[in-house]
Amino acid sequence: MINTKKFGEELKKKGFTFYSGVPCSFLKSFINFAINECEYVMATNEGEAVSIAAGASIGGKKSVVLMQNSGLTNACSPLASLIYPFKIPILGFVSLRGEQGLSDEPQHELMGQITTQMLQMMEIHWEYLSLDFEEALNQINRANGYIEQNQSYFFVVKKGTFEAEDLVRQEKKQSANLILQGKNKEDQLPARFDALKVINSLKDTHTIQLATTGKTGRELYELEDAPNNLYMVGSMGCINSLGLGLSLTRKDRDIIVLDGDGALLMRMGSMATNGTNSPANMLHILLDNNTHDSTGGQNTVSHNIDFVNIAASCGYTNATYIHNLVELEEQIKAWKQNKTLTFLYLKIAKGSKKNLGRPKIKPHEVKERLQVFLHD
Ligand SMILES: Cc1ncc(C[n+]2csc(CCOP(=O)(O)OP(=O)(O)O)c2C)c(N)n1
Repeated sequence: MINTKKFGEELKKKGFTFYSGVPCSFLKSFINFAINECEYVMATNEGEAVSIAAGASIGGKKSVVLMQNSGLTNACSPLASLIYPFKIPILGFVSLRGEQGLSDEPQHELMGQITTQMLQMMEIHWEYLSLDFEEALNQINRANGYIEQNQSYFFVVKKGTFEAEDLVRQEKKQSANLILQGKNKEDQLPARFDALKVINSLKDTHTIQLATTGKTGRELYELEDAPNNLYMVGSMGCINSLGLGLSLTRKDRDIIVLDGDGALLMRMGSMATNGTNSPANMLHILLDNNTHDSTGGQNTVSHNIDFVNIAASCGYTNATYIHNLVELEEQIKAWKQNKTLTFLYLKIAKGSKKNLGRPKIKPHEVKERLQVFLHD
């Protein structure tokens, strides 16, 4: 077995201090170490954990994700279409429930057989974590080499790998909603492009704009391709978790997340994580057109959802319904004056700019450019 604390300390020496994940009993002791000794963000699902870790990585921290192999399936979208195209290095630990030859619950049987194949198929370098401490240290060095080359590296962790480590420092983060402003007049229903124009016109040298998958990113790119923009491709629903990881690691910057209703609904658990962690430098703007506009305008189910109340109950300090572009401008300016985790909701018109192009710059170039911007 590996001495969990010593192993974690070795990782810490290499700079791995930021963790996110969803628990597994095989990883219990290592997660306890991360909660006790490092920055650990408890995610609501494993894809969210990967996205949070990705945001932290962009922000300059070596980051780690922890998950059960049954949660690897939840993480496939950001593993395949976020960290791969953007070349974001993540160190992963995936438990191996359902290991062949060991008796385990029926739900782990198939996952036990396909865990390593799944990593392989997603072109993630991996190896089994050794139960021998000295060998495990060599493995950390090897993994770190890959991470420093912008490549992710995963360890598959068998039963009984980590020695017991107690949970000693678990705080219950309490975040309160202080401002809740619902709908009180007619909606102007501006075009998304016009809303983006307002948002973009207010950015300064501290602002990072993260745009959700599809036409939001494409319209922002068309408006202005700037080094402080990131256009999500694929991995729908992951942008606000990426924003959380970035906000937590770069408190010196203002992180503006531009979300879509379909995307937010896809991974709405992330709002609970955002509210709990409550980064004051994060402004989450939802542009709700009630449709999957990017894929042909099919209805989402957002017309039944009160996102402002959901944000408030998740612990966003400020959750405000915006009716028009004037209010949008006022609210962004107000947030800049008095930063708290804020959710702004704006209903927009369906449809998008005609003849909309796509970013010509590759995702990993967008990330590298953003990192240079963050460094300056
Ligand atoms: C995981 C995943 N599922 C589906 C898609 C395909 N897809 C791309 S954008 C989009 C619609 C997004 O809807 P919304 O967030 O409301 O934004 P809008 O298109 O209306 O701007 C879909 C379904 C994807 N990229 N990723």
